[in-house]
Amino acid sequence: MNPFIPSAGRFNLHRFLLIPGLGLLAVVLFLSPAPARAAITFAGTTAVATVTNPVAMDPVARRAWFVDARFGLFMHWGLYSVLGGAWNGHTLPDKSLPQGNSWYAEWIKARLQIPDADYRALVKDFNPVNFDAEALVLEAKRAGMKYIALTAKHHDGFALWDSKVSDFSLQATPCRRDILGELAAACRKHGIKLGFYYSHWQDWEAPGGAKPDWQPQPTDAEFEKYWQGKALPQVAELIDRYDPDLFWFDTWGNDAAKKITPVRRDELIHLIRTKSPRCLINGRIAAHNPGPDVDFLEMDDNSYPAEWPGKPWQSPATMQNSWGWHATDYHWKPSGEMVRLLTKCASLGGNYLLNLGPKADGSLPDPAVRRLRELGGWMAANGVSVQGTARVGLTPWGGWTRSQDDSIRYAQVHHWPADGVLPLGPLDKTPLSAEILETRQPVELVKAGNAWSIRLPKVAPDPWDTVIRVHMAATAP
Ligand code: JFZ
Repeated sequence: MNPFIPSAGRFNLHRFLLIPGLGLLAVVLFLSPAPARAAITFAGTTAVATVTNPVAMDPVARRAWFVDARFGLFMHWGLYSVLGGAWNGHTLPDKSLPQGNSWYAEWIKARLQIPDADYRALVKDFNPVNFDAEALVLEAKRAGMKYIALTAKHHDGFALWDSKVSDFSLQATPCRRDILGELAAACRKHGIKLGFYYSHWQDWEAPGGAKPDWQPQPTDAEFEKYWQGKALPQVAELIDRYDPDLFWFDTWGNDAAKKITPVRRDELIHLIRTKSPRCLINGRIAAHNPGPDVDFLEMDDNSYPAEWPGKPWQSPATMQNSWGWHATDYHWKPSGEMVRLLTKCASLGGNYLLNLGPKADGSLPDPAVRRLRELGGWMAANGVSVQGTARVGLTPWGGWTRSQDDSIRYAQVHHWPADGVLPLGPLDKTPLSAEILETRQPVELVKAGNAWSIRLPKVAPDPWDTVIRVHMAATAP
């Protein structure tokens, strides 16, 4: 739930638990025609790549990397980053303004009612001279992240590349570099998947784009003009130029249903599937009605399901309150809290997409870098209990993950038992031995009746999340 957007509706998971037709769709997709060859323009050079026909890619295979990844980097970066949450004597949240009560710095234009001309003038101050794609990708990789999703265009409508269909884009700034191309090349070099956030519904610059819910909305005809003239062409540009692995679309509430109809949703999905059958699409393309063809469900901001939602899924999460850079948002989450959220997601088979808001010059806030490195330190010792694992479920003390062959289970101990005895309850297979994963310190398995427990050291070796590796017998007890 988002306390900052009054109209935001709760994401209804039950609607997606049963997805009839998905199986049939998978069969249809799998049996369809052979791969075709297509030219892909990438960072100015044209290369011939094999692009499979949209109907030829098995959705399960398409999603495999995402399901294994568990941990990704979200990035909110755009014109709003210039302001860092403050403008003209006002700082978000500002309760003196009717819509000012939000920490979300990427919403600053709408929330602080910045006139179009003033906001547009920020282009001259967007000059990412300290943006270093390779350093950024290595920072994410070191943190244990497997993919990056960057805001190619957020609600303000500003495109972070030289768009042919809008001059409200990177070419209006002093920056003469191909930022997305540099990022795509660095991701490819270091084996990190790349996704783009694209605000397909809200666009505050294009006359026909959807507006914040307290403002007048465009008519359907006006929206259609924006849809055909900006949204679809820009998504096509992003694919043609950068060949992304994932699209992160964004809708919420009931208003979006009026503009993002099933017809428009499917038109956008078809565009992507035709151009790039391996590219993933998130559920917020139409949160009110994602349909059977999205690749994974997207939880609400900083929200976590109580059980497996029935499909691949992820939770987008902030390090501060804000997504975009906010200089005076001091609500930095401790790394331990983020490790517990990550492993909570993993225990339920989902991904944790942790956000970073770079400054306008492309540099990264110190607290964010510190946290990425702390998370990376934890992942260096414990990543095997997260990535490529399967879900088992949550427990009162944390959760369980397991190896794919189920020969190993990982107890993610978030809450250390005061008496030093961790209750496991009855198990469906016999545990053979156990040790603390990071140090390999053996711990003792105890059975009383049909319930198992583990005798632990008095003090938690890892106050964030101590992982205990339990070797399981091949068969049930
Ligand atoms: C959206 C954006 O408005 C926001 O700026 C940020 O990009 C975030 C990741 O996504 O905000 C939302 C979208 C959906 C909900 C809440 C905030 N929701 O359903 O609760």
